[in-house]
Amino acid sequence: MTRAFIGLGGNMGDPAASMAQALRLLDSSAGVRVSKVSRLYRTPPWGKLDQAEFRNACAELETDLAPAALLDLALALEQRLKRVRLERWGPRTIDIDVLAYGEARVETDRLTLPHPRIRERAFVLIPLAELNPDLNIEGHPVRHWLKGLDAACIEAVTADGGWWTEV
Ligand code: A4P
Ligand code: MG
Repeated sequence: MTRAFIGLGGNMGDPAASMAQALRLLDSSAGVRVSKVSRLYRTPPWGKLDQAEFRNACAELETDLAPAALLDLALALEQRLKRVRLERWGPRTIDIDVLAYGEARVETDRLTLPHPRIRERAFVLIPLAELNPDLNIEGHPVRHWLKGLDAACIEAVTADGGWWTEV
């Protein structure tokens, strides 16, 4: 079993419900157990600013799927949840990114691990630090990357990480 981390987000429809359903489907998939989920966060749009605010969260998984198979599962769940994505970095109903897979470094056409933009994104680093502040991303722990980022507008909207079992 390998410990992996995923990031979930969305800003169209009911993103919290889509993210909760994605986590429930992941947890019931063969070879995957959802071991820990962050609180749900309200986050300002990053990259493309003229769009609705997002909901974001991260989850820790225990899995015996290989990295490429875990990506395939994430992409399949996006399709199963009828993902709508209007443009790169633009509005979407659900996005599931594989952030890290153990200590694996992967660089293929379809998959880069750790996810290359974690360091710049408070909407990923804050929920990820909640799960594991010592997680090593490109030579430094998550809490190191968080220091330089503006996290002021990011706030938790649930009291704990149990929201995905209840929506
Ligand atoms: N891919 C490669 N590596 C990975 C990986 N580690 N995890 C490939 C997941 N996918 C990976 O993804 C395109 C392809 O990336 C996949 O088919 C896979 O083969 P996509 O989700 O279709 O494209 P995208 O999401 O539009 O582009 P990108 O660059 O992945 O955008 P992001 O990074 O997902 O950013 N603001 C806030 N507040 N919260 C957000 O969640 N999200 C975005 C989208 C922009 N602004 C945001 C948020
Ligand atoms: Mg994506």
